[in-house]
Amino acid sequence: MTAQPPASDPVQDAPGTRPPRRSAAGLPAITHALRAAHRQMGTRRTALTLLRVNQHDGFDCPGCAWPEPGTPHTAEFCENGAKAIAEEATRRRVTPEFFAAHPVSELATRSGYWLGQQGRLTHPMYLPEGATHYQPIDWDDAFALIAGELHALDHPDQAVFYTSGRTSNEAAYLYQLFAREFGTNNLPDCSNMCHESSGSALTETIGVGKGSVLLDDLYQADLIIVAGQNPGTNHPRMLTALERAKAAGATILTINPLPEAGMMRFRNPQTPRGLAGPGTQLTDQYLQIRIGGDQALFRLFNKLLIERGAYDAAFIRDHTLGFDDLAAAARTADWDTTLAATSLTRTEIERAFDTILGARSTIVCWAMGLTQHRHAVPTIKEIVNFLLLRGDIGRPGAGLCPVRGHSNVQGDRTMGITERPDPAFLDALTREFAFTPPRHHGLDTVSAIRALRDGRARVFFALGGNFAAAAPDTTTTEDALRRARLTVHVSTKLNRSHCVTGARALILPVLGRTERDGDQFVTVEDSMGIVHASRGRLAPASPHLLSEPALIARLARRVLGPGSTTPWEQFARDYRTIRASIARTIPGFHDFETRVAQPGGFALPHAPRDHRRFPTPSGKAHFTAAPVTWPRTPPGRLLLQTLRSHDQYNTTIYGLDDRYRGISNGRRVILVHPDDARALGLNDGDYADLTSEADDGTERTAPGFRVVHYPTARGCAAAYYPETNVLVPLDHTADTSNTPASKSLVIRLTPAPRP
Ligand SMILES: Nc1nc2c(c(=O)[nH]1)N[C@H]1C(S)=C(S)[C@@H](COP(=O)(O)OP(=O)(O)OC[C@H]3O[C@@H](n4cnc5c(=O)[nH]c(N)nc54)[C@H](O)[C@@H]3O)O[C@H]1N2
Ligand SMILES: Nc1nc2c(c(=O)[nH]1)N[C@H]1C(S)=C(S)[C@@H](COP(=O)(O)OP(=O)(O)OC[C@H]3O[C@@H](n4cnc5c(=O)[nH]c(N)nc54)[C@H](O)[C@@H]3O)O[C@H]1N2
Ligand SMILES: [Mo]
Repeated sequence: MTAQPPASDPVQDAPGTRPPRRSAAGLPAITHALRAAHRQMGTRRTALTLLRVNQHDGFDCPGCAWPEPGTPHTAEFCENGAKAIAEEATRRRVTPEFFAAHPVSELATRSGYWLGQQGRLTHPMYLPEGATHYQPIDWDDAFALIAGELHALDHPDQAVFYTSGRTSNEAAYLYQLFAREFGTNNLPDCSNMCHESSGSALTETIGVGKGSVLLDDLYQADLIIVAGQNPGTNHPRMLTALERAKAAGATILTINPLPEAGMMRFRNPQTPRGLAGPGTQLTDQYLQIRIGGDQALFRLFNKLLIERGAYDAAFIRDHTLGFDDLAAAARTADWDTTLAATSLTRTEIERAFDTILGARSTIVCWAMGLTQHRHAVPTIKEIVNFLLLRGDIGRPGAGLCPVRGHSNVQGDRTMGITERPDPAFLDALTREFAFTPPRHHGLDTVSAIRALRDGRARVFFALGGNFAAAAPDTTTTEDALRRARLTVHVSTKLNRSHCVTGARALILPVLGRTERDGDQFVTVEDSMGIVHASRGRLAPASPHLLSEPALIARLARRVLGPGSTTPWEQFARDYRTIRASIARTIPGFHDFETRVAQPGGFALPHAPRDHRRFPTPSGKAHFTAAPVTWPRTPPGRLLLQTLRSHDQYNTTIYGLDDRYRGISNGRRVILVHPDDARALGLNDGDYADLTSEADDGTERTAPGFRVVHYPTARGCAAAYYPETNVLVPLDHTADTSNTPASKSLVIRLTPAPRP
């Protein structure tokens, strides 16, 4: 019934190309979704699973964090959601026999794609020091082993507890509680590599590190600006919302170095017009910006708004500080600088500005195209300036819309997964539980890698994710992990991080979102702050799996011993007791159990959105006036962004095609403007090695990429992550947020033979 995973590896990477698509979704998306689902799950399971996704009594899609509409469609999923589900609900299994047949040294030579295709992990596995193969281990022995290593540390800060954003609220809450009761705030997470820049910029300026719009606001907006985001691939259900917004009269402005098909034309597979007809043209004006030019562009918009007097003086007077500083800085913004930073024309910018002037309410949406740059935080602050000028925060149809990645990454932060906890939250933990949490800040992702590299951290524990592949500077990161005494991965699927081990290593397999967890359910928070329940229905992939909350509770009891008065056993037995503690310690969760039982869940409070109240120290929203910068490239170099193909979920590779961009059967491609490529002497189909040039003079090379002539902005290039993470220097991070600046790398291309 189920096709076998690919036997050969490295899978033949022989990229083919054809012109990029001009529209997204439509019938091909359904066909691809069902084909992927069928390959992994078979017919009956496909039907049962896909109909339960994002329904009120079903499970939350493990794909992206885009919110569910109030009344979900019967099939409220998208092609890439279906692939994410198929990847988890697959019938393939990675058993102890598999590990007996494949030494770790061999697994370490396999591609991430091959590893993921092997199926679901079924047993806890242990790699003893010096051993060649993982072997099965009992849960109790695994917990005893972790406890032994943790107790052997000189200080709790020598342990690192990483989290990836698929973890439920309940598991995340227990995990941070465990780490803090153990004695450390070393809680780095995928957010450090993702929307940290948004959180930093928003917390400082509006007092809340989250977006300020709800789904209904999109339908009421006059203007929606989508900058640095590719929703057709990464948030496909957002296209449905944009289509509806357009039908209600919204104009859409897209800012992106790449003309992404999904933003151009959307063929909604749930309407006849989308299935068979032409679909809807989404973007009204497309600004093909040079990578990293967004801060300069928005600064110019702000200058023009101020010059025209097109700002909301009453809002600015009553709710903000710092307008004069911004006005002074904006005065110095000039056209030449902006045109150089953006490579746009004056006519294009003027046309966009006319649209902006005419709009009564504006929403700005963004994702990794803005957050992963050196100057990401000032760029996002400039967008805050832009919306504050027009009073576009805290009223219908207007606001800030950072579109989150992992389905519960926002919830994990709300639950206290952060290396820099709010003192008020620690006070609440102290009142609820009988221990004193550490107050000093812990390690984020980049500083955790440094600590492991330098021997200051000795135990690495990951609740989900694929740290070795997702983190920057692959060689440095992998060497750092290998220096650990113990690496532990709580996972559903095999990945690279299981092959890059400390002296000893554990793989702890858990239930996924789609699976039944007794009669318990968990909760998640979407990108717009809506909290709702998620309940899996499928039989677990193996009888040996634990749920994440149960795993953490049992581990915590074993490590913390009988001296801990936290009710770990009760937490594991009944998640309602976890939610009761959450309700008492985290604002906005009162009557959690009752409110989450309502269909669709409930919205967390957001003072700027709900009351135009700004919980900054001054009680006002802050204009900021950072100097305008943008990434420069020496002659003969390109600015590389590392991004996602249509066939992947972060480090999970579903297949080797990137349909909308016209790439098939391969991932080692570099997209370059034809004129730039020719100037470098590279024809379409030639091969090149990519070498990044860091500020400190160090170089890193990724060999053997097929050059694809592609209509990206001049001077820019694009290639897929994680293959290109080896090029991202560990120290090349955004100011303030410390997020790896993986969207702006200076690279050179060296012609190479076809591999
Ligand atoms: N199917 C699928 N869904 C996903 C994911 C996945 O891998 N697969 N990942 C999830 C996660 S964790 C996240 S964070 C999100 C990521 O969602 P996205 O941010 O959409 O993901 P990227 O592929 O990194 O795309 C970045 C986009 O920004 C543009 N860009 C790059 N640099 C710049 C710039 O300087 N300025 C502007 N204006 N644009 C720029 C790129 O051309 C590209 O369109 O998606 C989530 N959803
Ligand atoms: N160069 C470059 N690097 C990047 C980015 C980029 O754009 N460019 N993007 C960054 C971003 S935005 C992010 S969010 C990070 C992603 O970093 P991570 O979140 O660490 O990586 P993922 O690939 O999402 O993790 C996939 C693994 O999660 C495990 N998993 C899946 N579901 C579950 C579950 O329910 N429970 C548990 N316990 N495990 C599960 C599976 O074993 C799977 O192999 O990567 C970052 N790295
Ligand atoms: Mo992300």
